[in-house]
Amino acid sequence: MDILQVVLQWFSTNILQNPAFFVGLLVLIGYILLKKPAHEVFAGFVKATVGYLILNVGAGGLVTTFRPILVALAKKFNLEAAVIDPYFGLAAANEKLTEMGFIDVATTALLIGFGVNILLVALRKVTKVRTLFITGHIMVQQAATISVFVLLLIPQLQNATGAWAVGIICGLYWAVSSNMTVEATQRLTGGGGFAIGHQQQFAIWFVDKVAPIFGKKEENLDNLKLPSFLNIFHDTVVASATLMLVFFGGILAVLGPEIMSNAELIGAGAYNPAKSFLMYVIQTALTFSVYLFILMQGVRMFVAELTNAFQGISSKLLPGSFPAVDVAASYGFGSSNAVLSGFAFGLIGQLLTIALLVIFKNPVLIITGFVPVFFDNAAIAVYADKRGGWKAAVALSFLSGVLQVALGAVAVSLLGLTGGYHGNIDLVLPWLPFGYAFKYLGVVGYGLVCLFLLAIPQLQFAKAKDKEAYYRGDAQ
Ligand code: ASC
Repeated sequence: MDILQVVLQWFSTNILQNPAFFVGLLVLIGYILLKKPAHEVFAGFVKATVGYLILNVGAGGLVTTFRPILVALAKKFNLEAAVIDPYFGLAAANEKLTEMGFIDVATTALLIGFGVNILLVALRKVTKVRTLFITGHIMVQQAATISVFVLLLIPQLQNATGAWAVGIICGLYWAVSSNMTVEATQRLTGGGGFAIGHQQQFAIWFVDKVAPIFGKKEENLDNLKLPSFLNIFHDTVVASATLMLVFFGGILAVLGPEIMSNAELIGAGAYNPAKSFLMYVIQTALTFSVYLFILMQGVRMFVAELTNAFQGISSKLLPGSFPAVDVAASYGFGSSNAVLSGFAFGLIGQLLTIALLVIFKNPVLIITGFVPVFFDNAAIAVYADKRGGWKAAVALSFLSGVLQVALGAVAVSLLGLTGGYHGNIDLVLPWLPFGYAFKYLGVVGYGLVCLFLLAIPQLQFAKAKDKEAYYRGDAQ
């Protein structure tokens, strides 16, 4: 038993929580199952792992460069508020769990949840679940936040069964929510063979359903007729650099050289006063395009390998399964500027809602965190644009920005967190209603949420006219 525990712990820490190696391992196994020659197995492993590490460089660069700037803005105006960002959320959740004496629950729940997901896919004829959530760093964040939801709001579970209760509901959420993205993602990617396992799966499902109401898919961002000089903005590098020059240029000008040279606050990207502040502002804004470019490059590399290799796993090991990966994998498949539009309109939605919180003196104030406002809303625009054109992309990413802030503030008070909340759109919808079910119905509420989650793939399957197509992932 002890040996098993040590092995599981090692696997969790070094592979499961490190998606680059997890994806590499899956590619390795997939190609072995496909009986590829050893050198191709090796090459596939390297390309997938390196591709994911490149994605990490891009995503990490965006996060570490632009998150402190938003935080500095709050400091400048003396705002004491919760930052809606999963890394701040993780810290706040861990603080709460430590206070409650349950800090170890999240890591145990992570393994239990992953096991539950595998089981649900293995039993797919019964459960109708097709997707395996493999984005480990996201699972770590969510396991912590969900531990607070379950243990804080259902005091009866504050005992040895707590980790199981958290693990089971995490596994259900991972399996079911990613399963909801299969059709939308297959449509977006032209049968790419993967689903999304990140922090906005319910939103992707919803957007894919409602986007056609807003407009025609032909009127997408790529087809938008721009006056000829504006055509330069169809290029992501030009568009992102220009948008960020205006946006972060404005913010950095407000913040000024003094705050920006505070290395403790700003970190590695702090301003060196020996140099020109204007050039610093331009370089910081253009750095956004650099990291976005890197991120997309890494995604392309690992998605290509994973899509091929997973056929081995989905034909032999876990029949009919799809890998559910980082949402950034979807970005390359939409209109070239959907990612930026989503970010821009999501941000406008967030800032307007924050202004309303200030005006109406809401007891909880929220500060924009970079991860939800960029990664969620970018994805929402990509999927919405694909199905309902630019109007859907604009309206739905704006709406998501509003909900992230407004419901984020509700979640902060429900959970009594300090400093931050997870903030991604799934962590308010559906998780906020789940939280209220826990709070008012206790264990019964927990059971109802589990049943609700189990029912979703059944409904998806029942609705699919062609049952074979459901398993292939291209049911309409
Ligand atoms: C998140 C998170 C990240 C990014 C990254 C996007 O939610 O925690 O680090 O999004 O996964 O590629």
